[in-house]
Amino acid sequence: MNRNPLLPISAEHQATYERDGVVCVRGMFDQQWCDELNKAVTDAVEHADRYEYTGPSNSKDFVSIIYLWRHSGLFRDYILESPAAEIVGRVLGCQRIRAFQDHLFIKPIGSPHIMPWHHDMTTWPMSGHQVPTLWLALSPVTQSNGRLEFVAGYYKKLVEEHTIFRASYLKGDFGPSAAPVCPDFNALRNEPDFDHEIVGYDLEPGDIVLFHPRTPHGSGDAINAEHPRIGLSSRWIGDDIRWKHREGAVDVPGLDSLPVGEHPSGELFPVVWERPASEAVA
Ligand SMILES: O=C(O)CCC(=O)C(=O)O
Repeated sequence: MNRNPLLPISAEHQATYERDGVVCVRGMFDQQWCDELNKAVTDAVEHADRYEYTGPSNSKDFVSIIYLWRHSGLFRDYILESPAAEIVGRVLGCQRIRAFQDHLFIKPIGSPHIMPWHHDMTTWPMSGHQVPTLWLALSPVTQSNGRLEFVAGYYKKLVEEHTIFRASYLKGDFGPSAAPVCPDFNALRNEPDFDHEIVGYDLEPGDIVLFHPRTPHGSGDAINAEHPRIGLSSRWIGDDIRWKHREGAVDVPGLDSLPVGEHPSGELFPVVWERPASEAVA
């Protein structure tokens, strides 16, 4: 199983992430990663009681398990020894990348589950911009099995205006109570003056989408699916992230608190990738 990306991260990958707050990166993982991770997914679903933490939308129509990497085995190997951290570090231009959270999402064939529009910054008790999500496809992903969609470039407006949306439509109530609810981009996309493109990608196992924590995203149902839709999200911490108390943010299991303003570190946030000394970032 490959340790480094199979192909170089290009200037175009970097520019697309910067412009759109989301980039699709293909062909970086070898077949063995996909095969072994799929076996691990089957095992995780059969022994879901082994994992202590589920996401707020976990249900029979949508498997949602988090922090699998804290158990020894393939999910841990994926976080600590796959190309994922390097892809993040190189697309974002970081010096160092730390692991944070992983999150398995499965939509079975026929699932009516819709992931409402939201952005992830709502839930992180952190400030900064470099806490992206890398969503790895482990099955073919198309519109008919509920691929993710993203509002391209919208994150810039939210960064400028310091906006954190509320997410009270998921089970649980996330984000500051006084904050605006994330707009319904399905309605907005048909408005003539809505000037953002909504993008989605058909993916093969091993392809990824990497997105900014303020990029609004959501996914459709899998009612007419031919394959289950299996995605493994991982959340990573780059150089500019600092701890911050935020009303409605999630707890990080095992961590009481960190001093406000501190960069997360320690065994819950291990360094997984560092830029080689020979490569200075300007
Ligand atoms: O896979 C999905 O449908 C939801 C993924 C998501 O919202 C995330 O990874 O932040």
